[in-house]
Amino acid sequence: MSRTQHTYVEDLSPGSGRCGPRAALASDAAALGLDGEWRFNLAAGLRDTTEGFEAPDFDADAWDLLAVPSIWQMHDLDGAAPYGKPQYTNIHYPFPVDPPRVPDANPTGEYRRTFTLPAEWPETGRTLLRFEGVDSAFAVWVNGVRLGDGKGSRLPTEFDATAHLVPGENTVAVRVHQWSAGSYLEDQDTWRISGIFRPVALVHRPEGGLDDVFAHAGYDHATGMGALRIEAGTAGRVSIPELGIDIAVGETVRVPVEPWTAETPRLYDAVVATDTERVSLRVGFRTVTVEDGVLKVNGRPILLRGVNRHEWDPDTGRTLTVETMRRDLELMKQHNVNAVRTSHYAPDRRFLDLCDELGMWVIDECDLETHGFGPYGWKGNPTDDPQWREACLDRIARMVERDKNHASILMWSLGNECGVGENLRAMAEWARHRDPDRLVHYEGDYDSPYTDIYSMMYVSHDDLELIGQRKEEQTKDPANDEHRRGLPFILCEYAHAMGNGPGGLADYQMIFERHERIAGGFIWEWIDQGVRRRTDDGREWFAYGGDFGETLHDSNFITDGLVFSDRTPSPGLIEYKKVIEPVRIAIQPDRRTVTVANGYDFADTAHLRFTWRLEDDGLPVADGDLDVPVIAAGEAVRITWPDKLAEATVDGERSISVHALLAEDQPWAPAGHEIAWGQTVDGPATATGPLEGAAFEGPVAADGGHRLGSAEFDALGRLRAIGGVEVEGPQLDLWRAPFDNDRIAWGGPSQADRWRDRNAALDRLEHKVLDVDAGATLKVATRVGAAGAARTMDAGYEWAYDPAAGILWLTVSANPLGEWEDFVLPRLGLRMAVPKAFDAVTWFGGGPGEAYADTRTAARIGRYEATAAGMQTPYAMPQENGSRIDVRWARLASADGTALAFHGAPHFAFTVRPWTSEDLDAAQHPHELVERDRLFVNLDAALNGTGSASCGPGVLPQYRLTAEPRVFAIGFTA
Ligand code: IPT
Repeated sequence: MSRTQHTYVEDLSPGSGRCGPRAALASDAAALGLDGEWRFNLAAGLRDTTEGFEAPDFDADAWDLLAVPSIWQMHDLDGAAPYGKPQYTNIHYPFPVDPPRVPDANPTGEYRRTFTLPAEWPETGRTLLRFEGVDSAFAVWVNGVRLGDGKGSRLPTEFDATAHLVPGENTVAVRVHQWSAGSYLEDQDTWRISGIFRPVALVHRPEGGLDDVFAHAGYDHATGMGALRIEAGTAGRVSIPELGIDIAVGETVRVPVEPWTAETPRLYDAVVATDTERVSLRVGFRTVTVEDGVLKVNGRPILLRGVNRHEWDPDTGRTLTVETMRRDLELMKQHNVNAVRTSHYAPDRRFLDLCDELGMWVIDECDLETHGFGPYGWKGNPTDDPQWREACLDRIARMVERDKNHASILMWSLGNECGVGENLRAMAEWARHRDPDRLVHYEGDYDSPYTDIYSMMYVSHDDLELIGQRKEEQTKDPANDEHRRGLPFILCEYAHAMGNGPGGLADYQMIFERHERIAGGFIWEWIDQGVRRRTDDGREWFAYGGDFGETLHDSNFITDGLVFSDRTPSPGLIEYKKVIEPVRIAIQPDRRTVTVANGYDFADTAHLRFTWRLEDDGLPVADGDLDVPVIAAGEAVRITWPDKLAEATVDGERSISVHALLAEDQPWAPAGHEIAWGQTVDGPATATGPLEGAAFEGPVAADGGHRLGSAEFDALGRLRAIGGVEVEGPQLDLWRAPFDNDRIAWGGPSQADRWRDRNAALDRLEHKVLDVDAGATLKVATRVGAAGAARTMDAGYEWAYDPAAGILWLTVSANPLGEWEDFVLPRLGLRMAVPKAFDAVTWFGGGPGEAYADTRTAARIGRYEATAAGMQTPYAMPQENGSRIDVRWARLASADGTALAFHGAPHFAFTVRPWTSEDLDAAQHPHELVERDRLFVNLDAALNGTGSASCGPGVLPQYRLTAEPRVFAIGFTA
C-alpha cells in the first residue's frame, strides 16, 4: 500500500469525514452495538499494511479474533504477547520529538467485522458509526467505502455511514495506528497502549430527531428554585413528571427543586421528545460560581477532597467495564473522596453518568498533554503553534459537547502540562462561550489569564499558606496578577501517592480548611497502574515501566495510587479518608463531652448515627449509641456523655472513641459503614519502663557469658536467648529500605542518596564492641559505623532485669560522632531476629494498619492481631512498610504457645517481617522477596516521615528524624 494513503497519520488535522460533535445521549433511536470479536491483524508499520483489507470480499478468516473494545498490547502478556507489550513513559515522548512525524515502526491494527443490519432498521434518517475511543488515529470503511479518519484517542468520533449501508450483511473495517500526529497531543503520564478501547456502535438519527441536547439546569439558593432550559436543534417537548414540568424546547421554567450536590446527588428524570425521538436525561439542578474569589456551588463554598483518576484496569488497561467504574466510585465514596479530576482526558462517558448518580464533583479534563516539549524549553509546543489550533479546538469541543449534560461536572480543564500558549486561550474562550455556566481550569499557566480558577500542583505547605492568604508572588503582568489574585485556588495535584505515603496530608488539610480561597485538592493519583502478571508457578505480581523490556521508560513512577493495582486500598487511602472526614469528632474527658462538627458543605447529619466505645488497655469495657441531634452543614454541637460512659471506670489506659456510621444503606456503602471517628486516650500508661525506679537484679556470669533472669548473653554482651527462645540482636539499626519518597528527588540528591553516601552508608553499618561491664546491670559499649565512613555513632546498651515485673529492660543510648549536623536518619531503633514460628502477632497500640510520623492520623489505639505475613504492605516496588506506631506492647507467639513480648517505655514502633530491610531494598517486586528462616523484628524509637518528595515537597521539619543524641528503652519478656 502506498504511503500517500496514510498521510492523515502525520497531518495535524483532527480528522476528516467526521460528523460534528454532540452530546452523549440516551435515546430511543435504533442502535446496534458492534462490540465483540473482530478479525484483527497487526502490521508492523504503515508499509506493512494489508492491501484491500477493507473490501467486503476480503478473506480475513485466517486473521486472529480480537475483542473490541480492548487494548491490543494487553493480550496474553505471560504467554506469546502476540500484539506487543505496553510501554510506560511519563514526560518523555516514546518517539523522537520531531513533530508531526512518528516512527516507521508504527504498530497498526487492522480490524474487520461483518454485521447484519436488523430488518427493522429505519429506512429514513441517517445512520452514524460511533467510536467512543480509539488510540491514537484511525481510518474507517463501511462496505469498502472510506468514511473518514480521526484522532483524539479518548474522545468520541462519529461518521455518517448512511449512504454506504445495505440491508442484510455489511462490513466495517478500521485501521488503527499506535502513533500519529495526535500522539504529540497525548503525552500523558501513563502506559502507551493502543486499539479500539471503548465501545463502537451504529446509531440511527431519525429525521426530526434530537441530534444534540443541552440541558441548562441552575439552582437559585436564595429562592430554592431550579431553572431549566433545554437547548436542542429541533422543536420538541421537555417533561419532568416529578416536577410537573412540561415545556417546549428552548423555553425556561422555574420550579422549586431539591438541588444536586455531590453530597446530595438529587437527579430528576427528564424526557425530551420530538415526533420521532425520545431522549432521557437525568437532570441535576446546580449553579457553579466564583464569588469574591471563592468557589461556590448553590451559593455555598465547597471543599474538594479529590483524587486524580486515570482509567486503569490491571488486566485490560484502559478498557474498563461499568462495574469497574462503579467500583472506583464506591471506593472513593467509602473513603470520603468527593471529587475527581479525570486526569488527563475525558473518561468513558458512562463514568460520568455514575458521578451524577452517586455524587462526585468532577473536573472534566481534555485529552491534551504536550509535556515532552517541556524538557526542551517548550520549543515547538503545539499549544502555542497556530498550525495546531484546529486540533486543540477540536478536542475541547468534542469533550464539552459530549459531556455538557452532567450535573457532576463543575469545570472544563483544557488539559495537563501543556506549557502556555495561544491555543489554550482559544480553547478557554471556546469553552466559556459554549458553556458559560461552568468554570475553565488549566494548571500549566501560572498567570491564569484565561482561567476561572488558579491551580497548581505539588505546592509546599508554606507556599500554599501564602496562596490561601492571597499573598502569593506577583506575576509579571499586573493585569494578570490582579485577575489571578481574585481567583479561588485548587491543588489539581498534590501528595504523590507513590509507594509508602504520601505524608503531610493532615497538614495540607488544615491549610485547605483555614482559607476560603482554597477549594481543596486532588491527590496524585487514584490507582497504581500496574499490569497484572503471573509467575510460572502462578504467583500474581504487577508490572511497571521497564518490566516489558522497554528501552525508554519511567520505572515504577506509574504505580503511585491510593489503591493498589487490584484496587485494594493502600494505607495512604486509609489515611486520606481520616484526614478528609466530613465530620469531626472530638472528645473532652475533663468535661465529659463530645463535640461533633459537620464539615459537609451541604448535607446535614441525618444520614448518620453515632456510637461510642470504651476500652481499658485496649480491651472493650462498654459501648452504646450516642444521641446526636441532626447537625446542619457547617454547624457543630457539644453533647454530654451518656451516663453509662460517664460512670464506667477502668484500671489501665482509658480509650474512648466515637464513631459516625451510615444509618442506612447508601448506593455506595451499606448501613454501618464508618464515615468518621474520634478517639481520646488517657490514664496510666501500661508499661512504665526501666527508669521508673524498679529494683533490678544484677547479671550473673555463666560460662563466659552472662545471665539476667531468663536471658542469656555471650561474652560480648550480646543477647542470645530469652526464656529459652534463641534470638539474634537486638542491635542499633538506622537503615530502612528507602521509600520511593526517600529514593527519588527532583533536582538534588535524594534522601536515600545521602543515606547511602560513603560518609554515612547507613545501609551497611558495622558494630564493634568496645567494652562489656557486668556490674549492677550489664553494660555494653559499642561503636557503629560503615566501611569508609567517618560519621559513626556510639551505641550504649544497658541491660537490667526487673524481677517483680519479669521484664528484661534494655536502655539504648545513641550518640552521633562526627559531622551529623542536619542529617536526617531513616530510623532509630533496634533490629533483631527471632524464630520463624513466632508469627502470630498481637499488639496494643496504633493500628490496624501501618503509620509513620506524618501518616499517622488514621492509626487508632487498640489491641490488634495479625500474622507476620499480614503485617506487610505490598507496594509495587518493595520498600519499608508495615510499621505500627505508638505501640505499648507487642507479643509474638508461636503455635505451641511460647511467646516473646516487647514493652515500650512508654511507646515504640515495630515491624515484623520474614525478610530483612536489605532484602526489601534489593527486591524490585514483592514476588521476588524470599522468606528467610527467621522473622526480623525492628523495634524503633522513631522513624523519619515519608513526605512526598517522589513528586513534591519532602518531609516537613516536624516529622524529620535528625541525628542527635537519643536514649530509649525497650522491655523484653518470654
Ligand atoms: C505531574 C503530572 O501532571 C502527572 O501526570 C504525573 O506525571 C505526576 O506529575 C507525577 O506522577 S507532572 C510533575 C513532573 C510535576
